[in-house]
Amino acid sequence: MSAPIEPLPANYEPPLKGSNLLWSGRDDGPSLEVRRWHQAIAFHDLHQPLDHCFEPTLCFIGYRSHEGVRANLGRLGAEDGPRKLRERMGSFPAIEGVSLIECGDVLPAKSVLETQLALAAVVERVVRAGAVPVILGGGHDQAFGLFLGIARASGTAPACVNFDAHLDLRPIPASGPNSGTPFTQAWEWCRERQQQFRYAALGVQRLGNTVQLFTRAEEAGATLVDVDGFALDMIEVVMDAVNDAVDEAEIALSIDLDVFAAAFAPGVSAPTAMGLAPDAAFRRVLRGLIASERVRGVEVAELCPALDVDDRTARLGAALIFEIASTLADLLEEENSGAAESEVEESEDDDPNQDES
Ligand SMILES: [Mn+2]
Repeated sequence: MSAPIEPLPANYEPPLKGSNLLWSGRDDGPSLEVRRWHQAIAFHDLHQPLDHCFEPTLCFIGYRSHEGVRANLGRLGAEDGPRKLRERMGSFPAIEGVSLIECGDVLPAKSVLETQLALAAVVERVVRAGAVPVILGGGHDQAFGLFLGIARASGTAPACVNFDAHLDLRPIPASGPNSGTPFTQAWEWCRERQQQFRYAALGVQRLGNTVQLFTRAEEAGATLVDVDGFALDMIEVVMDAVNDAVDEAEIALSIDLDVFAAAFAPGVSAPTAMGLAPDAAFRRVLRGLIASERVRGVEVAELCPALDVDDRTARLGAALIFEIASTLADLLEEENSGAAESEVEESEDDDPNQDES
C-alpha cells in the first residue's frame, strides 16, 4: 500500500564525528549508573538501512536552516539551534530502556520547500524503522517535513499538535513556503488527497496572530488552546479537546520554543511576553500526549542561540526532549511491570511482598 521510499537528498549530511556534531559532556566513567547521553548515543548514516527498532528509540536529526525564518522576515540564528541543543543534551543521565541514535543533519537546499522535502525523506526512513525522529531546529518550516515524512511512512496524514504562540497557518506566498506556513502546507496536502486535516494549536497568543489567521484556523477546523488552558484545573478539559482533535490519527508533535514566556525562552526569533511556563500543567499535557503512544515524531523549533541568555532557551529545549525520553521509559517500565504482574497473578495469589513495583 505504501509508496516506494524516497531516495536521500544531497543536502542530507550523515553524522561525521567532530565536524557537525557536538555530543560531549561530563564523563564519570563507563558504568551504567553514571553514563550520560554523549556516551550512550549511537551514530548512524541513513544511507545504510536502519534496523528495526523495538525499544523506544529516539533518532536525532538536525534541521540546520533558518531560510524559512528569513523568508518570513524573522530574526536569524536558528540554523545554529541543532548544535546548541546537542551540546545541552550531552551531559543528561542515560535513561534505561531508551536508545539514542544521532542521524545527522539536513542542510539548506535551493529553496525552503526543497529543504522540507529533504527532511521528509529522512523522517520517513526513521519512522519506517519504528523509531521516533526528534528534529532539532531550526526554523519552524521543519514542521511540514516532519508531517510529510510521517504521512509517507504510514500512508495517512498524522494529526498536527503544535505548542506555539503562532498558528503558522499563513497563506503560502508566490515565492514559496516559509517558517509561518508549515501547517498551511499540511492542510493543503490533506485537501489535495481528501484526507482530514487535524490540527491542535496549544498556547496560541491573540497578540501574535492577525484576525485573518484565526479565521483560517476556523476554516481549517483547528482546535485552539490559549495560555489560560494551561492551568492545572483546566488540564482535563484541554486533554479531552486535544484527544478529540487527534481522534484515531497518529501525531506529529511540534514544540516551537516561542510558546514559552520570554523569561524562559528569550532565545527565539519572536519572544513572547506572556507565554507558557514550563510548569506542572504544561508537563502534564506533554506527558499525556506521549502516553497516548500515538506520537510518531517530534520537532523542537526556532532555537536561536545568538539571542539566548545563558543558554536558557537551549536548556529548556533540551529538557523537553529529556522529558519526552523519560516518559517513554516510564511507559516501557509500566508495560513490563504489567506483564510481570499478570505472570505473577497466574502463578501465585496473595503474596504480601508483591506490592512494590
Ligand atoms: Mn511556529
